[in-house]
Amino acid sequence: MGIQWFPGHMHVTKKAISERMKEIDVVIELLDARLPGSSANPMLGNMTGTRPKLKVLNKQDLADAERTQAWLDWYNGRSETQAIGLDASEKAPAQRLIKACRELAPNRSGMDKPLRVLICGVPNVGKSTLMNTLVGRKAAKTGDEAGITRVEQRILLASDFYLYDTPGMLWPKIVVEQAGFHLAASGAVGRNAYDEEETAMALLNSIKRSYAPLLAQRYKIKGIDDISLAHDDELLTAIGKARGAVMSGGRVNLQKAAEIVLNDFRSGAMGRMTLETPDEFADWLKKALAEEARKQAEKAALREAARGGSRVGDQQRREAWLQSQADDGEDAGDGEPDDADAPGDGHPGPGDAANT
Ligand SMILES: Nc1nc2c(ncn2[C@@H]2O[C@H](COP(=O)(O)OP(=O)(O)OP(=O)(O)O)[C@@H](O)[C@H]2O)c(=O)[nH]1
Ligand SMILES: [Mg+2]
Repeated sequence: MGIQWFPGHMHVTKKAISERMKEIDVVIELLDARLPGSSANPMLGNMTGTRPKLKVLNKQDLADAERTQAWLDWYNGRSETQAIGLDASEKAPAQRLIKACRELAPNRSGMDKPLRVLICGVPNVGKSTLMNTLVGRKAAKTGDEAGITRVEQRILLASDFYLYDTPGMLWPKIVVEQAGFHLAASGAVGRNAYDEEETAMALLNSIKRSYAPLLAQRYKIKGIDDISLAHDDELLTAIGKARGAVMSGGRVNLQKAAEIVLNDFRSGAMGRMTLETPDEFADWLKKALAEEARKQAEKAALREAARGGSRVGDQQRREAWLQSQADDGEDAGDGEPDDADAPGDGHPGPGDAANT
């Protein structure tokens, strides 16, 4: 099972956002422009209902401009979503957001009908930075790690414009394995919820397919002819060697190499890159959901068999069913299997009309 992180405080955030939603006019979901599919919250469609939504591809200064455009085209090609790209620290583009929000809820203006806008998104995507840029002062705490904002904060942008900053939130079950790794690589997942070596290798796997020259340039990798075809562990080892992450006896310190790779990706030191295209992500999602459906069908069949069914092999089936229950417990982890299991619920994927 891939990376999962839905600690208690996110459960609280989910409840708080759902409660606040009743008085919200426009919802801004901040996505990480380097992983626009992986950072889109599939629960949000249900939580926001029919409210106008704006997807903001943030940190576009770190992303591949061509791919950012592909994602914006993809989102804007859907009637129910508007999307714009942004660097949260730049004042002028951030002001475009205010205009877009006003256009999305033209009936809200004046002090008796203020426009109420909620900013949400995965941890560390830049929500509080955007809020600060919009109000022109450091109203909210920011920082380069997941979980800086702990409680909702309301800020008055104008006498008739309220902004709500919310704590970062993921979802109970990340079905697309690559999405878990991409989120962890971006800094959206708590340090204890993922393995750095495994995540760095998964990140290199995504990077090498499209940006092998950037890897070669950054790390001056030696001994690998074609980086795009190299095994992930071979690549991490070569990077560790190139960076002097070597232990006594000459063995490469893979943990140190992984930290270097993750830090470089987070700071943009490898160059501008986007880990997924709309088509790629749709393909991963389709496969992941098919696998989920297969597992559910298998569990249902086992449950049916355990309830009675044929007497032949009953004991065996019961054992298998008990095992599947144990797996289930591991899977759910958060006590919220319903959200977790909702297929394609709000995730980007061509043809998925429920997407937000
Ligand atoms: N390069 C770049 N960095 C950004 C951008 N927006 C935010 N950051 C950085 O990303 C990190 C996280 O920013 P925050 O504003 O604290 O993110 P958040 O979404 O509020 O995070 P949580 O409160 O933990 O959910 C900080 O180090 C910011 O400086 C951006 O557009 N480009
Ligand atoms: Mg914050």
